[in-house]
Amino acid sequence: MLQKETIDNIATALFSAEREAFEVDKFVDNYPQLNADLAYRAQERLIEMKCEAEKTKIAGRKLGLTSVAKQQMMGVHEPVYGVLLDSMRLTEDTPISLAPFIHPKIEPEIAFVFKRELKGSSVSVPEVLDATAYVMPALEIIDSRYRNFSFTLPDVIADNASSSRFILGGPYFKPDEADLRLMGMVFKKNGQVISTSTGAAVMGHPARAIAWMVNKLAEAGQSIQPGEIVLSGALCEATAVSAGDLITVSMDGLGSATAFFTN
Ligand code: OOG
Ligand code: MG
Repeated sequence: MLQKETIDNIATALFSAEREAFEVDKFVDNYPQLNADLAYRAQERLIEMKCEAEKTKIAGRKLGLTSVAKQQMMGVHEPVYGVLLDSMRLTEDTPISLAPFIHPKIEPEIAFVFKRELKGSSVSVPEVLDATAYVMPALEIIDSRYRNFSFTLPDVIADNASSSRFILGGPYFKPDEADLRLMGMVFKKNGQVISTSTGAAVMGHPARAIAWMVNKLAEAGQSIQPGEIVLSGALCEATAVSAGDLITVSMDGLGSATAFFTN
């Protein structure tokens, strides 16, 4: 099959699965030619379709599978990245209805907001921090469009790295006001601790995950834009959510983020 047709078919199937909240089977079995490069093109197509349908625009980027905990949980041993849209952003003070989701999970992340463009093929951790305006705790709702969250690397790339919604917590700190590497994190559901971790769980330092992505983006002539938000990837396993769940993440010296779910 022609490459363009493959890309369109995959993007259209994922777009409909999200809109109508149903699961699809992973694509690699039917499209053996699907590799990471083609999958990023399908992701771009999917984002174009979503921007048009939701009348929204790009808010930033997200990384996924940047911690050993997440890689082992999902059986995919390389990081991936996707796009965040304005339509995916939720706030802490509004209960989140579970109605639009397929099988949502939530996970704690460190978010970065950029004050200038970050571009290049050999960007380092200090350069990432230098271009960062603020860092803050965040929660990401992931909702893979694949049956039982079962996917390979190209599948999850095409599916915009399972992204669904995100919530920024606070307060906002400058990147040199917290130790993003040694910073401890406590993740709770309904008052019970379900995981603990540290910033270093994300590739040794969350800014390293962002450097990795920027260096990859450069291959496609892309970059992080001023004002964009980047989620650096979950620090521990994601947890499933049900109506009535109150989820919080607290980060040492960095504040917290909260989400409450309803039917
Ligand atoms: C893939 C997305 C992973 C993260 O932070 O590791 C991700 C998945 O687990 O479905 O967003
Ligand atoms: Mg994530």
